[in-house]
Amino acid sequence: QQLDQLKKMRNEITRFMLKYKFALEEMETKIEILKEEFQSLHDYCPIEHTNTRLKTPESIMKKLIRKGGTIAIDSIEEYVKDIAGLRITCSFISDIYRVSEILQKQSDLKILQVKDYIKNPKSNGYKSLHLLIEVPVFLSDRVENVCVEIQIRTIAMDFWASLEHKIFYKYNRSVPQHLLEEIKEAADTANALDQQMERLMQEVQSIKDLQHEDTERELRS
Ligand code: 0O2
Repeated sequence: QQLDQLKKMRNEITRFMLKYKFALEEMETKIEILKEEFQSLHDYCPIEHTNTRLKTPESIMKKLIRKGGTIAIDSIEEYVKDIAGLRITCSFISDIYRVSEILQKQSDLKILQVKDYIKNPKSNGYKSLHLLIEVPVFLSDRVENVCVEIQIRTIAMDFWASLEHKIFYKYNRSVPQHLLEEIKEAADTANALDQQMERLMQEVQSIKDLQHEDTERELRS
């Protein structure tokens, strides 16, 4: 009987993790479609690259305990919303909102929450747009609505966040004040770079638009 119980539990855990894997695969396909369509039709792609990750059981448990949940599958679903994570790295800040809008309009996705850490950065300087969405996953005997956390950021935001994550994020002792100030300074530098590239891109775009208008006028006359 104990063996049966163990088998049942193993199947439950396998099914539980599989649905997150499938949800990520669906989201990756959606992003691939967008990338190819953008590249073919607009000759421009706002997405630089993507990464996916499934939280490890250890990391799920740590977050569950930190959030005060009980050790049960229902409790995991309630407290840990980022078991499946998709990170989309965009070229420019405006691209982040463009990609987010496109995803928010897809009728099979349900938007549960939007956290804009670009307009409201964390005190350490962390910037990203987070979308918590629900993706329907069609299994053999049912449909599961699976939660996926999407983080959308620029290359500069990603550069800062990846290195900050390595240096500090899970550092469980208090970080000296001067280091906190320096990491915030680095975030400001990354932000200045993003603003500068955005401005350059927009300036070049308006020159291109003017040239395009001139050519059209010449063709008409
Ligand atoms: P990991 O290792 O990336 O998976 P929480 O803040 O975690 O209690 P919530 O609502 O999940 O609750 O937080 P939030 O802020 O919406 O998003 C959490 C995720 O965003 C983190 O996941 C990180 O990936 C990223 N993140 C948030 N703040 C920072 C930050 O200050 N620096 C960096 N580098 N990343 C950040 P995990 O699970 O915490 O970590």
